[in-house]
Amino acid sequence: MQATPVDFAFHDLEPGSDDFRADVLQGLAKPGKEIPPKYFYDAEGSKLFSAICELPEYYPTRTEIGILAAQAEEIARLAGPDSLILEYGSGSSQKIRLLIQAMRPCGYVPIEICRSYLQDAAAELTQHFPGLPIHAICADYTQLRHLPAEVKAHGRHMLFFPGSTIGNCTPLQATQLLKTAATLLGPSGALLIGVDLKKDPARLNAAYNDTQGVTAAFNLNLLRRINQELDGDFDLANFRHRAFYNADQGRVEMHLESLADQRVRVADVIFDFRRNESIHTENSYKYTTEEFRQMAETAGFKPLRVWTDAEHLFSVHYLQV
Ligand code: AVJ
Repeated sequence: MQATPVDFAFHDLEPGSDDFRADVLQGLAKPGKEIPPKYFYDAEGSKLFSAICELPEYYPTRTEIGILAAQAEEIARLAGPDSLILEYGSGSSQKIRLLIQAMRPCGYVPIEICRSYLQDAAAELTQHFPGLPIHAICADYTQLRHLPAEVKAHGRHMLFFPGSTIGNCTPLQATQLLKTAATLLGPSGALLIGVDLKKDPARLNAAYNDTQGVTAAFNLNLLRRINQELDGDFDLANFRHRAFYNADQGRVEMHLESLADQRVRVADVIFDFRRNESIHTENSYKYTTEEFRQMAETAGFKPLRVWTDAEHLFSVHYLQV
């Protein structure tokens, strides 16, 4: 048997473990029931999300990859030689591989809260790019304001934040997160960020209501996870996935809607649901290129470039601190 190579530095900043139980009990006790979307991503949820990314209706992933592939040389030129790539999260290795191939950075710094996802991502990239210095940082990026000294010393920093993950934040939270990113990067830093665009609501509704029901399974998996990890007794057949574009708020909302008046227990707490009452499980904000630029400027960035695809479905912004 071969030992797994661990040719990367691991900086454990010991992020406080998410309190799934407290957040669920608190969220379900609210008059408008809600659970934060970060809890979708257990092992099963992450698998389902990967399947979502392959769906014909779910355009963001393949569109962003297309934009990155088309602009990789330009991105490398803007970032300049001796760049260090930082990444919020450690998601799709396809996107980061593309950037590393084009940029030949002096190092790669994934910042990810989940230890095992971080280990796996760093190990995989080490295999693929032997000799590329990798500094894996286990931390909650919403809280991270300073890099370890040995990371900070290297190169010009370009933070990659793909996937329109920022869409899960409200505009206020997003501005806050961008400010945190600007602080982390310092005065010579840059941000390469993927942002889903406002578009025909029919296209958005289709992307979150796929015909194969993968998004529904992803949403309902949250209830299965609560049953399993928090000793809940949700009957998954008594809830349905609901997703729609809310034009007033500029966001897609996902909900789990109760199909009946019912009583559910989680841990030792009882929650009553009326028929049609829902648990709000996700917001996915959409921005025009101009809206996002303005928000980034408010957070202290100078917008340098924005690229989109021919159908104007998705945007990738390059911003400087
Ligand atoms: C990972 C938050 C960008 O909002 O499109 C996909 C998550 N939810 N389908 C998104 C998601 C339902 C995704 N983000």
